[in-house]
Amino acid sequence: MIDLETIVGDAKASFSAALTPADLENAKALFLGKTGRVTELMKGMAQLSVDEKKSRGAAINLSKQAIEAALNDRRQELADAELQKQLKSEALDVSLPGRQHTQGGLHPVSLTMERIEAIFGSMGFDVAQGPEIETDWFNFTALNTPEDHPARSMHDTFYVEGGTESAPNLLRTHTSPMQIRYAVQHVKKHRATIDAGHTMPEIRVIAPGRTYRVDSDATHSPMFHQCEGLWIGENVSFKDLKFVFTDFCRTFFESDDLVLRFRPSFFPFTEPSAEIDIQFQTGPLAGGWLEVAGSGQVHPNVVRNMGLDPEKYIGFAFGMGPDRLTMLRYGVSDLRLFFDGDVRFLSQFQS
Ligand code: 2NM
Repeated sequence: MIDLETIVGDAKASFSAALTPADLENAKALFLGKTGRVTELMKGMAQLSVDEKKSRGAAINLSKQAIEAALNDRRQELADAELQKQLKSEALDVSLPGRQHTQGGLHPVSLTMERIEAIFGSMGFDVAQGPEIETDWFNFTALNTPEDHPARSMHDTFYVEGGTESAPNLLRTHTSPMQIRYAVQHVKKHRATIDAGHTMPEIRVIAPGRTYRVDSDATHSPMFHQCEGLWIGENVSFKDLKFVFTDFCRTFFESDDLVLRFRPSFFPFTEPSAEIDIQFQTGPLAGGWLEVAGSGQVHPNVVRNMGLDPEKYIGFAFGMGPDRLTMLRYGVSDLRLFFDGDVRFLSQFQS
């Protein structure tokens, strides 16, 4: 007769040896399965007498219960071990600092653009924005730039696909083409008034935006910003230019006694033309001059290209570099810092 205690002992040992739930179910089959050792013992009772069956059956049942108990214990152990393993591998270190969601801010050049727009806006100037890819006509020809002007050469201008062979499209080299677009629209809108000899509402607009030239060093970037201004009416003079631009500079630099100098210069689109300098008030360069803009009375050919009679309409235009103004206002010495996208630099301008 096979010793029941031996079978129970063997079952416990093989359950303990099972390291995975699958191993354990295989071990279970060896004892409790259809041909398992306990099942075979049950089958072997057939020849026994009724009394023997009673006592033997009870003993086998007890052993079977002991084996099932051991099986369930081991199942629980393996499930617990699996859970522990999973908890360990998926552990969260709640002591780690979370990712910071810091507030973004405007780029320093955008802050300057906003200041320029607000100041000229308060003087009644509209703000016009338009295409950065321009035609040869709007960027050069309409602005009275001769066919052989050096600015048209491949060395200064980025040419792009489109346009014609002799007048290819380009990345605008200044925002003045937008002034022409704005003026042409304005004139179209007021054509009837103009033709009837009545007074056209004045053109008063600034055109801020990105511009492009083949140039790259500490003070030049192939992409830079410009803001040009235009004021055209029946009686708009150089005196108005001097007043408007002086007022702008004093507001922009927050200095009521800032001194400006208008120095004769040349631009194809203005005649006469002037470079505008501001005077350093403090520091080692005090008394010295710094160029901040170009300006002039709009050339009659340009007025004509706007659709207006230059005998009747007259005005001024100016162009300045918001990148330069930003460098001056914040004391930044290398223009390229603005376009590197380094957050350590940019975050210093958050208000
Ligand atoms: C400058 C200097 C002088 C200018 C001229 C025009 C327009 F559209 F009226 F012809 N817009 N801007 C101008 C004049 C720009 O930048 C240095």
